[in-house]
Amino acid sequence: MAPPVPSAGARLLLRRLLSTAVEAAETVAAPAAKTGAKGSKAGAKGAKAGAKDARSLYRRLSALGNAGDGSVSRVLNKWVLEGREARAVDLAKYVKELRKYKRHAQALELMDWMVKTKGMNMSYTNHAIRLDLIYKVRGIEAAEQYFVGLPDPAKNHRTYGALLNCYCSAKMEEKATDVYRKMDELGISSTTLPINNLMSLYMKLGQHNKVTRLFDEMKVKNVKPDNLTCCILMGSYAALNKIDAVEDVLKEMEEKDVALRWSAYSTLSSIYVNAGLFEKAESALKKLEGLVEAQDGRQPFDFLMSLYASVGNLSEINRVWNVVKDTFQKITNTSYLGMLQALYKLNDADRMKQIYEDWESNYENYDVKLTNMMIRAHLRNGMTKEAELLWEKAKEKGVDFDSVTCELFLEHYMGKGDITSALNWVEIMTKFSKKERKLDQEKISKFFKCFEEHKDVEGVERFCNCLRTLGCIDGKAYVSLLRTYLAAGKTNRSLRQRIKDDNIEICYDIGKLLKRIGDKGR
Ligand SMILES: *[C@@H]1O[C@H](CO)[C@@H](O)[C@H](O)[C@H]1NC(C)=O
Ligand SMILES: *[C@@H]1O[C@H](CO)[C@@H](O)[C@H](O)[C@H]1NC(C)=O
Ligand SMILES: *[C@@H]1O[C@H](CO)[C@@H](O)[C@H](O)[C@H]1NC(C)=O
Ligand SMILES: *[C@@H]1O[C@H](CO)[C@@H](O)[C@H](O)[C@H]1NC(C)=O
Ligand SMILES: CC(=O)N[C@H]1CO[C@H](CO)[C@@H](O)[C@@H]1O
Repeated sequence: MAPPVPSAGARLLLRRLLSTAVEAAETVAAPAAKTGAKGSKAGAKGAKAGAKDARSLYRRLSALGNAGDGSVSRVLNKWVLEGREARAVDLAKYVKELRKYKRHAQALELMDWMVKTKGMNMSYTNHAIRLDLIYKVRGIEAAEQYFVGLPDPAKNHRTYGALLNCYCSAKMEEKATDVYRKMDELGISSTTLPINNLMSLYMKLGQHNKVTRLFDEMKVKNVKPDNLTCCILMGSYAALNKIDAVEDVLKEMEEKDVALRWSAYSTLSSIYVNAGLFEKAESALKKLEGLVEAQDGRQPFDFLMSLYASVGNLSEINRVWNVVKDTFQKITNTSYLGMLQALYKLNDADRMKQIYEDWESNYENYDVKLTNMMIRAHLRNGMTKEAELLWEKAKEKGVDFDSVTCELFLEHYMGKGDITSALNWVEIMTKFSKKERKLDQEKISKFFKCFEEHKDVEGVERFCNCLRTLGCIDGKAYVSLLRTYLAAGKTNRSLRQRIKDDNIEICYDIGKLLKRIGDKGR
């Protein structure tokens, strides 16, 4: 049976879940010290003078931004030259911070510096972290080599676990299973983390039966599942269209006293949504909301809004939005966007306008995604003027638009057959980088057909200029250009030269057309 097509919400959730699996793996690989801003603040409070210096070392590292290779070593060498101390414990903390902000190359450089320049010893945990960084920065082969080169005592559950995590992230099933088997032989596989990792790999690969088999193995090994195990299992049973089994998993987890978090119920709810079981979805959402704790932040509310939109309950969306407004001092653009998307789904344009205006008077950083969402709504409702006005207003503010804006207007005008307006948007689109430009062959043909029908020589010339800028002018485009000239009964002396300048061969068709529009071929 074909798995149900996941809704946008469910896909988002799945992606988040899988990335959580990987993050969880990394968290365990990291030292047991407390994570987050709280921890470092507490550390700063109890600081001595030396530690104060150390903080300013982190500030220097932090200020590097996205600086490339060698930048971290330069900062550290300069620091040491100034006669200051670089303590291993501090450096290890900075590695952690850099990883948190996904500055993996810099984190790795810092670790390499610790080892090579300072001859610092590596704990097993640090080996696991370094392995993970090497994978992220230099790839799987480099990570494998690093593992092979480790001294035997360092090949323990942490480093094996980190290697397994690399293979799972790289979706290398065979190698992952090999490592897992090896861990089995060594008697270090009987923990939740490696099994969760392997499960999420199988889930990503769509091998849902293997996921459930691993769960059986978990029971045999007497390993306690956690909320993540629960989410992965439910996802796999849902993909197998076994809703009853999904409910059984949840019951089993509750019986085993697994501390289920809100994410388990948002997974459950999106599974019900996909299965069209809206009432059950809503009751799962009630459970979800009951489990939200302060430390969970805004994310559960974003899911609540999105899922209530999926079940079509507008009053609940508005209620949750008010909870968000009451709970958090600041509303992020992500929350605003989530609210707009939810309202878009339910086609409540008036409420969208209210929310958008609320954001407009409160934002710190302009986020074009929100304006795009509003433009999308206006265009869908045929309110072209309002949409254009929004874009004009934003342009006056000096906002950088993205290719999505262009695409929205382009699609809209082409759909209406308003080629003149569509052409304006193609011209705007040429300002974006190549990979963002969306002009497929079908659209291109439609443009040419229209110009020829309307004998629109000026339009076709403008369009060909865009194609040239976009790097997709070809013989076919010139054939269309010439056919438009022919239809209009016009000619242009520079045509033959331009075709040559564009390195396009004057093929039979082009030659014939050139002759017919009166080009003498000189
Ligand atoms: C580093 O490890 C080596 C070998 O295990 C040991 O002999 C040495 O004392 C350690 N050095 C420090 C500073 O811990
Ligand atoms: C929305 O949810 C509320 C609370 O669960 C419920 O009372 C209401 O009937 C629902 N409305 C719709 C349209 O489903
Ligand atoms: C909010 O918008 C700014 C500007 O586009 C962006 O840099 C930032 O990542 C956005 N924040 C969130 C949470 O999406
Ligand atoms: C011929 O084409 C060029 C380039 O588009 C244009 O600048 C020029 O005005 C055209 N000449 C005539 C006579 O249409
Ligand atoms: C996906 C998810 O919610 N994972 C959580 C499972 O529980 C642990 C410990 O309670 C959390 O740290 C995870 O974030």
